[in-house]
Amino acid sequence: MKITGVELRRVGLPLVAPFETSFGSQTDRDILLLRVVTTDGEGWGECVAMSAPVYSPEYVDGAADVLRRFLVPALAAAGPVEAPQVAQVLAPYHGHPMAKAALEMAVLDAELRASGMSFGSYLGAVVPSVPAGVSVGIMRSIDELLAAVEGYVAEGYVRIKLKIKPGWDLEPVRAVRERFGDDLLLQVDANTAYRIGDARHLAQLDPFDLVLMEQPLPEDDVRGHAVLAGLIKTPVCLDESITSARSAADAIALGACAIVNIKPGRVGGYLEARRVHDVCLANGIPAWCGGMLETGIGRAANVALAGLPGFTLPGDTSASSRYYARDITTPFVLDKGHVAVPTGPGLGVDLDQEFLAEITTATEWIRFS
Ligand code: NPQ
Ligand code: MG
Repeated sequence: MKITGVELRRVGLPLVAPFETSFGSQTDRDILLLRVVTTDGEGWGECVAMSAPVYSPEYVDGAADVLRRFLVPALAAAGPVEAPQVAQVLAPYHGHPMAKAALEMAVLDAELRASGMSFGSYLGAVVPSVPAGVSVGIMRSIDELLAAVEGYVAEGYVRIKLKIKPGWDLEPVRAVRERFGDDLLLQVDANTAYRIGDARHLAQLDPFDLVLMEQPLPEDDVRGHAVLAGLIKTPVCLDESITSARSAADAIALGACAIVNIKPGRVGGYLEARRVHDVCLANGIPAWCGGMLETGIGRAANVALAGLPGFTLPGDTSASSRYYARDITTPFVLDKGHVAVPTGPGLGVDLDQEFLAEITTATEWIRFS
């Protein structure tokens, strides 16, 4: 298989409702898609970087820039490579895991489509479908939050994650716990909004029997998370801090997390994500698959990854309709609280070319010579 070129394609998609987190409110998604064209067909990748560097240092214009200036040319210069070598070829360039992940993903999709194997079977998925959790944003009022959670519970979501920040933590958690009862799987995500001095405040969440508290402290405060874990009963889960299989092994060894959120974009690709999974499984640490408001392209790969045996907690693998009125692929739907792992070649989803053309804001072709 020879790559003949890579297309960078920007698309704009409105969210069904604003999504507010401790780092801001999003109303639209500005997404960079990659299409790798080869002598044996094409493959797609989705870059999960946001428009602004508020979740991690990456942002979509920066990802496009590093891809066009460095990453795609490095791949072109490397000659014929298979997906497992892509990360090695890109390794001289530091950082930019989301840009790298998108490129590796597109190459992997092209290879798998050409060979007729699905992402799920390639990665090692062992189940036909995965349980779906949902991430619920910060709202203007408790009533609005309860109505949103009620809707998701009625749809069948098996786990609710509440976004929290200082000033929106104890009351929303108490209200949701009281309204929906002790059996609801409930967890919180602070996206780094607290400091270790908030430990006694965060301990006030102990009585609510949360599944986990995700990334309360800054991403580089791994020791702080270990200290916090000794001061609260809620299991600490890391998201932003986990940037590789090595950092996962370190965080686990330091006692900084009892649970890990795995996001392929954050760790540089689906193959590194599988290694993070392997580290978690070997250490008896429950893992779950995070989400970055992916379209059907990224969602397909996430759902396949979430089918691996170490993903023992429901992930943010929601249905397409959680975020988008219309997806760019056949939508992912909830069936008894589960989302099906695609079985077709590669990502196993078909693109809605007409809709894709409608929402495309820019395209750029990088030819391999
Ligand atoms: C998290 N995701 O686990 C993230 C963060 C996040 C599903 O909660 C636009 C693009 C808005 C990516 C908001 C979920 C986003 C985004 C939040 C990612 O921390
Ligand atoms: Mg998170």
